[in-house]
Amino acid sequence: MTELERIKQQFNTVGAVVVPSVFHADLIEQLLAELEVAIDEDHQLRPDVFDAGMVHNCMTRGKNMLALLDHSALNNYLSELFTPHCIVYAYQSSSLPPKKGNYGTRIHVDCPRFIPDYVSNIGVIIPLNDFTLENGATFYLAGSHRMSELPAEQEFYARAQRLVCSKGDLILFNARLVHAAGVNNTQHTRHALTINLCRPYMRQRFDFPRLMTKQQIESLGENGRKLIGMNVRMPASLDEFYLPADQRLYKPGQE
Ligand SMILES: O=C(O)CCC(=O)C(=O)O
Repeated sequence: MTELERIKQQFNTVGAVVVPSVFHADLIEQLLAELEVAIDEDHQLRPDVFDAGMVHNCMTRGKNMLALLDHSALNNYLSELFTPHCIVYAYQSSSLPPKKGNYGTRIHVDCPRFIPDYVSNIGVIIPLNDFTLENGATFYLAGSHRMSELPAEQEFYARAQRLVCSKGDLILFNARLVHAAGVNNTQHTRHALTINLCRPYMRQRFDFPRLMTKQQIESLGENGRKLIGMNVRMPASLDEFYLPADQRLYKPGQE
């Protein structure tokens, strides 16, 4: 069995897999620095929102967080485990401050629909610090992506495992996997980027092609543009509807 086959098998059976050492240490440092600036800015602007501390639309908050959408290994795993046509549903962060949990510290799934034997969304977590038992490594229930309902809290914590891993690793999970961020019992904030991807025919949480600047979009390569939804835009006029095939806003052949 190849390493990729093993990863696929674990993704399908367990519902989550950690791929070690996908991101270079320098990149992780830069992502962390950008995220910390974004958290401080948001804290000034919107200190009282229900998910305070979570940065939304990270691709608009730093050039490395933007360029991450073109990362080749990330894109390859998304193609292999999900679909080459997937798009970003949401790109945000998950930080656990010292002695605290966060909005993700509740037992939850990242996709409300249960469709047996069908993956509609995939979750990505990019740890920017090591995930340890002490700093709140994510709890997950192996195989729970096959469950239509959330388990009771007691059952979840009795059987849950932890996503203990290192910064630079890549966590991929079926978005129906039941999971919960832990509580950080250390003195240092634990940061991560989280990306939820959906099928190309589904709606994104934000209208990224409209929300992003022209400059941000033009800095992206083919993969990044596809991920933000540039290949699934709706025509807003008959002129756009009748554009030649190579200029169409909603590219054909995407399942
Ligand atoms: O930060 C974590 O450990 C988990 C994040 C989470 O629950 C989520 O992204 O849905």
